[in-house]
Amino acid sequence: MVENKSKHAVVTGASTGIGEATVRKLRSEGWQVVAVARRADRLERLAGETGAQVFAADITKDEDIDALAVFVSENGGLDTLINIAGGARGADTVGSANNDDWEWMFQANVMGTLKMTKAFLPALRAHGRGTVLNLTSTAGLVAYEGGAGYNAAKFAQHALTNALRLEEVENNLRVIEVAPGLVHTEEFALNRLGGDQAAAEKVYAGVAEPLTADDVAGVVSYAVGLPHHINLDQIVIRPVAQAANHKLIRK
Ligand code: 8X3
Repeated sequence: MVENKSKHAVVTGASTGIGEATVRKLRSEGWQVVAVARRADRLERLAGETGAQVFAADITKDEDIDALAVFVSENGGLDTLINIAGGARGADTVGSANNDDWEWMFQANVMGTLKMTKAFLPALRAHGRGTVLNLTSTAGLVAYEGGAGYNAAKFAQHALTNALRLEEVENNLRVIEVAPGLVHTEEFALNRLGGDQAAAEKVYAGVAEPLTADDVAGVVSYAVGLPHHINLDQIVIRPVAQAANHKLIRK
């Protein structure tokens, strides 16, 4: 049932976690992939292992995105844009929020998705069967204490995704949102908690089976691999142990 008629994807956030796993998964399914991230050394390793094309870029910087758009158009173009770059910084309450953390989260999650989408919309429209998949979060669906900055950024990315779907339907653009809950990756909690490894491990402590990056990558690749007339508008994916953000079972 799953078919890969569309086969040229650009994937951001590709140096680690869900982005990296998505590149591996798509490559294993025969997609041509341009993997994008800031860290060139990690991208080169990924290129060697998967055969993906790679492009080192900061998706919050206009000049980097301009150069990426030229690279993509000269290397086969794209029909599928997968915005995975983003993340959380800090777990402060609103009252003690760190402005720099908030600024970073808005840049990485919201402005990065916006700029990438704007840059590639002309090519996606011209293709005629384009897809944009945005990786948001369950943090973009329900707010929680200590999450406000990340919640606000992910709510905004969620809103952008919904508006885009409405605006681009006349161009036959498919717009998919994948919103994961607790995913145990190498860097997400570590980045959020300022590099404190012990605190990061506590996020997943006692949870029987948190999601893995591969779990989410499998769902992403399924969604973009479906025939183009099927749009999974919004996919919420959580580990069974997390019935809701506030209800996480730890043993
Ligand atoms: C991460 C999910 O549960 O930390 O996107 O908000 S959570």
